Amino acid sequence: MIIAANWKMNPDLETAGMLASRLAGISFGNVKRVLFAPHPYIIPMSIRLAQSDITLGGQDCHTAESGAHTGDVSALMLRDSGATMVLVGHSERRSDHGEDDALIMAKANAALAHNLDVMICVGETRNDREAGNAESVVLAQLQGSIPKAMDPARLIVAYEPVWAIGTGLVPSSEDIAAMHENISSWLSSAFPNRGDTHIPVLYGGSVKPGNAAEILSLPAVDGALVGGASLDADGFEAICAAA
Ligand code: G2H
Repeated sequence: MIIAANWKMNPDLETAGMLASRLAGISFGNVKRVLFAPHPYIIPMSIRLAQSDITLGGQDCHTAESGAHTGDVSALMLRDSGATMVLVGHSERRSDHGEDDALIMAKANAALAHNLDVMICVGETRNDREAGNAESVVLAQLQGSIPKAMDPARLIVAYEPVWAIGTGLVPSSEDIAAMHENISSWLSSAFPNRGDTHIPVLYGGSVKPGNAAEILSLPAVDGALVGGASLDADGFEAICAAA
């Protein structure tokens, strides 16, 4: 199981330090924990988490290694700062910054070039689901954003229905399980030579202590990407304990 915290643009530095210290002070056996911290906090969090088993990641990266890209952060910079993973394709990047699948694939390739593992987010909008297009939209996002030649051992997929993000709404267990089965099956076809490598598929969107156990028990759900609830140390620990 993988439980990933996505702090988004949220905690101040003092709160971030407190949360990271809580995370580092406890272990959850077979639960792999990941923290996607805001870019300015990668270095201080890498210091806080140095003695822990927590993987540190950035929330985005640029496609270029360096250059005239004011305000952007390269995969190399993330790696140099202590991150070993990056989140790409989150729906807030897709909507706030107009990111499309081709750009997300380019970001993934940039990350891989600097030995970062990559978590790629996909998910349908409410309109997509109501129109019966959720599966086709998600499979098209997978097709368009995952580099075909990548090492599957470096890949994690996060299924996050856009309409469930930060809303308190969650798909039915049947719908989550069905989508995860579809994603897993697509990944099996896309990486036929992956051998024993299992590509984890996480669920994200309003995961809370109260629904984590049920979601994490579903077939083909390998963990959770947690936003709002990761900003509360007790809540995040409860989700890890449920895994
Ligand atoms: C989805 C999720 C974390 P939340 O964005 O990526 O956020 O748990 O707040 O819905």
